[in-house]
Amino acid sequence: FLEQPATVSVLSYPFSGGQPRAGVDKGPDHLVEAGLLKQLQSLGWHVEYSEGAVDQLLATVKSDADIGKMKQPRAVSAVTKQLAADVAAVAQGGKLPLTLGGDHSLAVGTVAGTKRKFPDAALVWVDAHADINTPLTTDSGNLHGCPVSFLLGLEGTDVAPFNEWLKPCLKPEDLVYIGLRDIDNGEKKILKDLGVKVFTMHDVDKHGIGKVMDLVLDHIGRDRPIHLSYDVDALDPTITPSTGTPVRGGLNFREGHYIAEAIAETGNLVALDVVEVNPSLGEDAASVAQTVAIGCSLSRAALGETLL
Ligand code: EXY
Ligand code: MN
Ligand code: MN
Ligand code: MN
Repeated sequence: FLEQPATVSVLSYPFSGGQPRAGVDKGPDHLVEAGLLKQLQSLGWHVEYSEGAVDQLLATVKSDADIGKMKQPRAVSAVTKQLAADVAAVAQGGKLPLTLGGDHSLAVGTVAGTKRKFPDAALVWVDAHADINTPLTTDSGNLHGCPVSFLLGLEGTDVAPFNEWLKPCLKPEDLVYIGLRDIDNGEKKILKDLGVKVFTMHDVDKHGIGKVMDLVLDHIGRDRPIHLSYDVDALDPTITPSTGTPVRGGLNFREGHYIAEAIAETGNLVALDVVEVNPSLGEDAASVAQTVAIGCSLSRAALGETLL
């Protein structure tokens, strides 16, 4: 689905407005300073880099009072609207957008952008969380817990400011989750009602990650564009400690990388998000460095790095 020579366009989006903890906006700079761009070049990719104009976009948001339960809705909408345009432009150019977050509310923009070029794209969502709360079901009001509901157009998501630019673009059968282990009750009902394919950590334990990825690809099909949205909190907090909503019992190092490798092997990856790296969290500098290094190694694995 990509033009040759294969080009990855790295989009830095230093945005934290989908959740309350400072520091996740520093994730992209840490990933780049750790050498991500050179690493991708070493894999044979032509690499472009740009920084989203997050500060300018936020300057257009004069005040951002809650709307219903939603916190910072104008900021999230303004940033994701521009990100959708950026991702769509990259995809239209035959290149692969790699969006570095920032919090996972950014996926409203990345997936909407991918879907403009590839309406048939499947979405593989790797996360401890389902991020499918709606503005009606959310307890926290944090929009990084809600992006999937907006993409699906669930009840309660046809609200300003999002409905000024965002149209539902995802069908439940387009979506597969891997790694879930902290799902709110309202989210459980949504997932069951919609019949979404979910591989929780229970399924990873039962089948092993190899079988799970076979089942993921059985479900979405092996000849379809794939958008991989990777929240580093899918991995166990012992592996990626510097993240805002850690949940014990996560993917181990190899399981996390195997997911990315198996997607890379399909040759069908058209967009990648790496989100929720928060360099301000974690016990010490080593925790931060480890989390950042894994953000880089997951990116490399998804873009074709092999062990042999
Ligand atoms: N389900 C909880 C909420 O809606 O607030 C927690 C969401 C955490 C979301 C992180 C990014 O994956
Ligand atoms: Mn997430
Ligand atoms: Mn998460
Ligand atoms: Mn919860």
